[in-house]
Amino acid sequence: MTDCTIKGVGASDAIYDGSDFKIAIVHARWNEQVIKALLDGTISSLCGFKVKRENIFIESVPGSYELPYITHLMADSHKYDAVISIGVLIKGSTMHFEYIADAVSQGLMQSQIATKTPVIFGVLTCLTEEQALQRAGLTPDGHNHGEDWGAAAVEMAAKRHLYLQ
Ligand code: RBF
Repeated sequence: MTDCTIKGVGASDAIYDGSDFKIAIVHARWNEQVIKALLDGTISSLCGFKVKRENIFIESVPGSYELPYITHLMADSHKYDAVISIGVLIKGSTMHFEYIADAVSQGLMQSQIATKTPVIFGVLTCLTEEQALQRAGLTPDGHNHGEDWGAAAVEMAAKRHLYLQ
């Protein structure tokens, strides 16, 4: 059974050119198989928008809870046109999932507002392992959300340049 077809990002308002952009990716290492697929999808999407491979800077952290700290340092360095933060949270039997998901989503939003560097929310918050595999394009009916994150990073980087004084 596929997800409802009305979901997902709509068509872009323009074709964005990432050939002058530097993009940072920070990824967690928990749920490694899914992370790897999302990372691959993100990188190939960035390259599809002409971001040069040498202008994609990748850092890893142990788990999603560590994402906001390194993301913030990278965003605050102003060396990058956007930072993509990737993690995979899968709900377990305790409250960890809720606390981490809440802290990370708030931390990443605060970081992009404070630094004026776009931060892309590449964090899956899945109720089951199956959902995580689907959202990384690892099932026959799946879709790799990394592709959307790469596109979002290039669009937001372009809009940052357009509006930032
Ligand atoms: N990190 C993730 O990125 N995804 C997870 O699904 C995840 N689940 C966790 C579940 C428990 C019970 C604990 C203790 C940690 C989990 N973490 C997970 C790691 C967390 O993000 C962080 O790396 C550690 O808590 C160290 O700060």
